[in-house]
Amino acid sequence: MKILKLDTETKKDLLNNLLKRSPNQYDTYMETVSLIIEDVRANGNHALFAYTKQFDKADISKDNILVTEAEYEEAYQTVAPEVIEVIKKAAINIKNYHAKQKQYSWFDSEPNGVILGQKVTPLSSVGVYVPGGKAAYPSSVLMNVLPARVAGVKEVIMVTPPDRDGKIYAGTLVAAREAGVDRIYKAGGAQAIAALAFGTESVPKVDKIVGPGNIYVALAKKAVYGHVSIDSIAGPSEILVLADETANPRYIAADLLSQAEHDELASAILVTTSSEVAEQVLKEVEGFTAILSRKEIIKKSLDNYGYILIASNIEEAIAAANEIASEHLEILTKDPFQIMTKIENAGAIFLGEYSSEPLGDYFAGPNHVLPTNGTAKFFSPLSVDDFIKKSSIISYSKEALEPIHKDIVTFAEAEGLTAHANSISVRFEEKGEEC
Ligand code: HSO
Ligand code: ZN
Repeated sequence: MKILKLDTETKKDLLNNLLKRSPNQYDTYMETVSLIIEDVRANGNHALFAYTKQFDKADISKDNILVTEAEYEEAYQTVAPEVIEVIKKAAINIKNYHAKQKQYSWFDSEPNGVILGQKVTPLSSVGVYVPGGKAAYPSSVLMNVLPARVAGVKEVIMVTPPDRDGKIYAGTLVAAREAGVDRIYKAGGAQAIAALAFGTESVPKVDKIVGPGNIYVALAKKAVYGHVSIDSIAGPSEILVLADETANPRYIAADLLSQAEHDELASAILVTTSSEVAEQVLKEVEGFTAILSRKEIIKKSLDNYGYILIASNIEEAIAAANEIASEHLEILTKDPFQIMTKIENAGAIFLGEYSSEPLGDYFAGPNHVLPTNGTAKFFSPLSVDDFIKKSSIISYSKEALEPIHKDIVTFAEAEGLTAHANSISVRFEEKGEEC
């Protein structure tokens, strides 16, 4: 991690460097992924189980693909009671937050007999992908499943790769049960995505696939898009801290490291107007890193994607934050709410020194599935909206259609679509008149 002056050149280099981490850069794996998808599409269970044997070394068949009640019970014995408790508490906050996002059908009617509206319908079935083993965060299970449940999705199923004994990580099972997953299928990788997209004898085809996974999973999701809906492709975690001279360097360092520890591709950036704060943060980062358990990962991610940038003024710092469009943005300044009004691109915005990023990862309630890699310029956090669809509602009475029917006929004829015009004019033809 180096201290650099924030100028056009540094910003350009930084943005190019960060883009190297995009899942869009890994198209070389696409051939393998396509083969797997086509095989599962053509051969169903047979291919699915063969890949599970090949990649996960597990013997899965139609008889043991589903997680059983006994396995759930065992998981509840394995996970520490205080962890189960905290999963329950977090689930309540997440549910409450997402309940506020719910959209309802609406209908507008006018006295002349025009009724227009929008009917909101939950998706019928959703498949949540959860990575295997310790890479599966129980918090992410909650974040992916609960919005679907709040939206009213009828069936929420989960796929996750088994270990070589055919078992699923206990934390995943507890979080899945607390979030209200209907069934869990032991399948992972591109083969599980293909199974959800096209269905097999054992796995039902779903309407939408959500959830993070490795590069094979990400590419498989991209490949089946259109056959089913998908959420946005998750890239490595990111944090950008925007700080002025009032910020506590020790907190900034701790927060940067909280994301750097995710993986070697994670990115942690400080943009500050104070060179003193910058120096202090660098010291604190070194101090903390030495004692943190994931120091090897942290060092690599900071070496590659860690930045401390000094801005000449707060406007320049805000402009940089908007250009980088980070997944997480912390504002540690004397007037965070004032600065927030000028932020246009960020997945989640944390304001003030007691709103450190992990509060959002685990507990506050907003979703931690957020746009990464600059996609906060056009994508939003995962939400209840991802699990509903809308139908437009149109109803006109004869009295409402009569005065405007000629306008529609004119428009249709201008497009050369006489059958369209006829479908309107037929309703107002004089007796004996035919087209
Ligand atoms: N910060 C991650 C989510 C997470 N953190 C899960 C801890 N557990 C998303 O960028
Ligand atoms: Zn995190």
